Amino acid sequence: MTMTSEWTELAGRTLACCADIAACSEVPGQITRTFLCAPMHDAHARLDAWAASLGLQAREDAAGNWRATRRSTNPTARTLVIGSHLDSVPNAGAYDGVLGVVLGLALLDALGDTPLPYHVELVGFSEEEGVRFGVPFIGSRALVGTAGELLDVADAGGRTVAQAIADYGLDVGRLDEARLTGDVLGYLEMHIEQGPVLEAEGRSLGLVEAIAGQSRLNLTFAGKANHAGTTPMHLRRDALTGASALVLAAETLARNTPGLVATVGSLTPLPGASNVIPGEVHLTLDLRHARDEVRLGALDQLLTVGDGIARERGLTFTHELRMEEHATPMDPALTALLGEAMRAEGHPASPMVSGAGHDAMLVGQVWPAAMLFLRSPGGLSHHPDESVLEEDVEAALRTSARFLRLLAEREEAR
Ligand code: HGY
Ligand code: MN
Ligand code: MN
Repeated sequence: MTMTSEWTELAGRTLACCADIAACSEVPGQITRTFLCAPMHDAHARLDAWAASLGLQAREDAAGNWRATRRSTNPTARTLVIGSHLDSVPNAGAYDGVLGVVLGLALLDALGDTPLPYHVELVGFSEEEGVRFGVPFIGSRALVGTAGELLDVADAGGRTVAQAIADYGLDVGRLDEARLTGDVLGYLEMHIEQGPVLEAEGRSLGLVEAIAGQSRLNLTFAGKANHAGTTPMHLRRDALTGASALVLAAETLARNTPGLVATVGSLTPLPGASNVIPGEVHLTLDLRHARDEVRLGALDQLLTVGDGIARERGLTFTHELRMEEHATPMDPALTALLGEAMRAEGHPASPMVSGAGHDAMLVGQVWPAAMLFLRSPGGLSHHPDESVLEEDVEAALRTSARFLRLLAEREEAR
């Protein structure tokens, strides 16, 4: 049985390991770690060290996922997967994704030699954010065996996913071996909430009942570049003012639709000179809602608005769907067990919806999935000031350890 001080010590080690991994970045002075970038090797090395001290054999699969397996004494046992992602958005915080992987290691550390009637597969997914290739979940797709269809997707520099895998030193021919086979009993992902709810309610932990669906698109408005000084306003076909009308229309629609969020995270006017009317604008649109019909209705509405703006302003408007994930409910039975563990540890287990996407929405389409949220101070994430409280890390460790025990009792009773 882990004593109180050991939980505190493990929580401290968890945060220290996250800080070590935060230093593994493509950009000095900030945290940026995209799919299969060189610093990902260093991040894996930090995890290898802790895993080795637990007698776990860590490895990288052909999709660059970090993997470590704790085998049950029962060779025919099922497998519990515990994981999250190790890639980041640009100029990120230190905990989005990483915390869930390190918590898995700390949990196995707390377990010591305690036998479990199930194997535990720890996974640090290589790509969840979709930053480099515009398509997220490459790592978790490899785990469930659907990454093959992404191999020809190219990044801004024209390198494909397959080439990125080879550049990193992996054998894309072994991608199929990344697929987790055998009898998987479920997936647990621990993750910072990345929003304001738990902090507002003064709670350490949250129980996720569903993950909002999301649509991510690339949009383009095209007009005519021309001289900023000689072109009268009524003769312009300004792609940027057209795009701006759609950006504000998206914000207005989301503000007037309960539960809908709409974000234009990137907007690039071309040619991008102060004395040239933008002839072309590329922008992204990210739409999310807990109910698919609301999200899809909003998307149709905004694409219609975009067509109308183009007609009125003499522009063309095109769009490309880069990614669509439907709203994903967490597994009721596994989530109920996690809620029981939360309550046993003194935490309310009222369910909440995740506005952020997670690997659990991909893995949860194949195996039963459950998610535990940790409070996000300031509700801040995808930002260098993202943080987590040590007391909440300790609460997550105690709760997930109890969850593992409850799961063991359930497995033994099968
Ligand atoms: O964008 C998201 O929802 C997640 O952080 N990948
Ligand atoms: Mn994220
Ligand atoms: Mn994340």
